[in-house]
Amino acid sequence: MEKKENKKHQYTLVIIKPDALVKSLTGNILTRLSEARLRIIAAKVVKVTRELAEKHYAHLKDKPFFNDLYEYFSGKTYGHEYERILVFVYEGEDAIDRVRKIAGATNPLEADPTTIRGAYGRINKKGIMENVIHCSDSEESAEREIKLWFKPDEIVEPIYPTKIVYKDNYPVLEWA
Ligand code: IDP
Ligand code: MG
Repeated sequence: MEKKENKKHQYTLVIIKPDALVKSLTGNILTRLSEARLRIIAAKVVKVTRELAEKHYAHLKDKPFFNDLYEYFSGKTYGHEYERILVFVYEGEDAIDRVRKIAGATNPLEADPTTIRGAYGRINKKGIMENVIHCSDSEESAEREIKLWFKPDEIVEPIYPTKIVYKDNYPVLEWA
């Protein structure tokens, strides 16, 4: 008998970036992601501060294009009504790989045209890859990113260890 494949139960962070909102792609992207047979366990709309962007893209913070990347990622490029992103946590078997496959390569010009980035991405005038979606690239980054964007009680199931911290004598759940 064939050996059963070793599939990993994983969590991954997905962000629908402002260019997707400008192009009214939210429904389309969520439909594409539903092909991965994963479950959404957290979702919200967030206005991206410089601080959050620097933490999320810590590996790019010192690049010469970071300022332009921030303008894009925060939606400032598109005006006030697009200064927001949609953030999700997906859960399921091989969640990280499955979502990255559907998302496609980072550079939209190199991404397979059947992927989300290949179909809808572009490179803007400043050279920034506007690729409509973010998805975690490893279990380590998924955990770091999920903890950055969500508080424990914003996720419908417990996924990482937490601790209770007292703020003004009021108990608050935080990541341990
Ligand atoms: P990923 O989004 O596929 O994980 P990262 O290397 O983590 O790729 O880069 C984060 C985002 O920063 C990309 O999705 C893209 O929007 C932008 N970006 C990354 N590298 C470049 C670059 O060399 N030029 C322009 N934009 C870039
Ligand atoms: Mg990345």
